[in-house]
Amino acid sequence: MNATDIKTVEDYQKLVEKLNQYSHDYYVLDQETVTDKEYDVLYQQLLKIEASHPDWVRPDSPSKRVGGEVLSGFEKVTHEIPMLSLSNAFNLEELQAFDDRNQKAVGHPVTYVCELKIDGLSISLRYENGVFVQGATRGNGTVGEDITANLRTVKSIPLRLKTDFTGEVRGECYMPKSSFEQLNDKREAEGQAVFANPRNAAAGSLRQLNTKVTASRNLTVFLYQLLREEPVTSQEEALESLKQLGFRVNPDRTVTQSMAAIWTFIEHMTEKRHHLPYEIDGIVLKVNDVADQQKIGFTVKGPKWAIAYKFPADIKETVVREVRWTVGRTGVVTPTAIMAPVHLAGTIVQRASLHNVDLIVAKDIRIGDTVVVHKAGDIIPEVTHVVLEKRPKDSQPLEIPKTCPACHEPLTHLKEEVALRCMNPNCPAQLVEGLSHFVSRNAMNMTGIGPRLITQLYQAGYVKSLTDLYRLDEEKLVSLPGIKEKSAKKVLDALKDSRKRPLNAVLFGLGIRHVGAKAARLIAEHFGTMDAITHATMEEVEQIDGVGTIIAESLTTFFSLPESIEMVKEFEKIGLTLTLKKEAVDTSRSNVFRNKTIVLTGKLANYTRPELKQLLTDLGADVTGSVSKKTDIVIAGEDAGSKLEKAEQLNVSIWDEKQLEARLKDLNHE
Ligand code: 3B9
Repeated sequence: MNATDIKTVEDYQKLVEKLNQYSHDYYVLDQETVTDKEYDVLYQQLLKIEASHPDWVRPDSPSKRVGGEVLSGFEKVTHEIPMLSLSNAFNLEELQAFDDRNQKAVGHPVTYVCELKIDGLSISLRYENGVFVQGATRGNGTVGEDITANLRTVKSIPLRLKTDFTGEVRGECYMPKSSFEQLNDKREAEGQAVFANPRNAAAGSLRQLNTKVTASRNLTVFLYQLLREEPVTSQEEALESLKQLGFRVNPDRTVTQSMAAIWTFIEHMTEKRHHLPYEIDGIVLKVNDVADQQKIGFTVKGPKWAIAYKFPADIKETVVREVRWTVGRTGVVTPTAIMAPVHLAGTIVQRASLHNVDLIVAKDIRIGDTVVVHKAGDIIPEVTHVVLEKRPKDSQPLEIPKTCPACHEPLTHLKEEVALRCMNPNCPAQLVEGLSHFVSRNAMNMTGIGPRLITQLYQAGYVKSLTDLYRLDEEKLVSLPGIKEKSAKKVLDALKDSRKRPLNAVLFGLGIRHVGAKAARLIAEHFGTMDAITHATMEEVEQIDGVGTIIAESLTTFFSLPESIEMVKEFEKIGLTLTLKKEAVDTSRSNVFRNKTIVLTGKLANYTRPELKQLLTDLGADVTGSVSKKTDIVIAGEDAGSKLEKAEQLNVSIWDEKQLEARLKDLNHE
């Protein structure tokens, strides 16, 4: 169907339904029934039609999912039926006790449905005549928050059902593990704080006043509770009905009377959970039959007919085979335990950082020791403690190295630091680490150049400094084992492209102690040029919001060295970006103004019009003269006239100067 083929409102409606079907196939059923490209062609048509026929636009149009509404807060929502919580069990005995109580209450064997406990946020969705009308958080179970606008952007939540269902459904909203990792990678690159886990990321995404942010976050849902006029007779039936209605329901479950079968399911999921694309923190057992549920009843807290089995933290014993000392970019020498490989929380673990000397001494970890390992935050392997009963009789405390493992210069153990440090500025390990940092993604982003190639280049004598990288040519590269013409070209391209990297990336790439991605961004934005940064005084640097004394001292010390200045001069000759380009700021920082169409009207107390226009443009906004449907925000000062009226008519967000200033202030505190 061509855009020109769409003449009637019926054609438009068919297009909406077609797009919604594709979207449902993909986001609910996990089936791809159209290519991205085909979908996009149809979607672009839809947007065009909607622009020319605003009166046709349906509330369930996919264009309603992109966000854009900027909320000023969240309204409270009272849950007519409370959202209850689950009591916990941590072992088979507790589950057996749960079953015994249930059997006693009903007088016969009980059938259970076991479901996954998704590690997300409980949500509730209300539908009227098949239309999604309200979405809320759990809150305290009785009163939650209205997050309808945010949930509308979640693609697996149907905006309209195939039937005229009126009622409420509940479940979990979560962020898939892969989306969480991507999001954190991006945030790290932009110098923003990373989320600790997918659950926090999902929570942060749902409670966004700017719904465009929610829309960009790839959240999804699983539903497990159905509340409607005509009651269901079992949990199994509820799950089946939810699916029939078009909701996303988790496929992993088991229905049984047997505690043995339940335990087998739990053991199965304990392994499988590490391979699922989302995080689960337990298994929920629910009495299947609603009549049985009623006999068993509730406590003040929650149903007595349901319980959550919580997974134990994964821990394993293994043997320390060796402790390796490695030198980092800043000369810090770190011990790593090399252990007999063990399966732990989904991966094979055979090394764990021991962080520093003090820690080894405190834990008295020795070669041959049996140790208990776990994953901190379910991700980073850590040695918890030594199993002393299993210590070999002839074991010796670890020897702390006196010289650098890479350059053999004596090491220093500074009084105020726990770290052991190699102070040799020409230590090869430090140089290689520093070079690897410079080429890394958040710095100069040279794809195709990694630690291995850097080590080769260093050993061949081609690269000893950051600027040497730019003196590489094809001849030198292909002389290295394993490097062919094609990969050499790639490396040279990456070097060339790196000249476009913004000032903050260059500054970060220098690897100055304490100057991380975020500090680099703040400093670059404050001073604007590398020249200004090299001349900055401690006091000037410290003034920047978010930059403290330690960073300021480290930065100015670095640029007090003649070789640092020399390097910057060479960077300039090479053609690196040493002034802040507009795009550089914009790509490194998203904000509520970015990509927004804004109209200014009325008299502003604290800004001149051109001044504010420039400020907002710099933040990525499009400041236009007249209010239309495309306008996202109208900023209204005193005596605002017709533009304000128009904005009110079109339901455009209107901010007064106070609101504007609050948002600008928020940016500085991000
Ligand atoms: C009022 C899965 C989770 C879960 C229930 C879950 C969390 C909670 C629950 C939901 N994952 N299932 N199930 N998979 N994270 C079982 C607690 N049920 C209720 O909240 C609930 C609420 C009910 C019955 C159940 O009936 C009442 C009606 C009026 C007043 C009091 C109770």
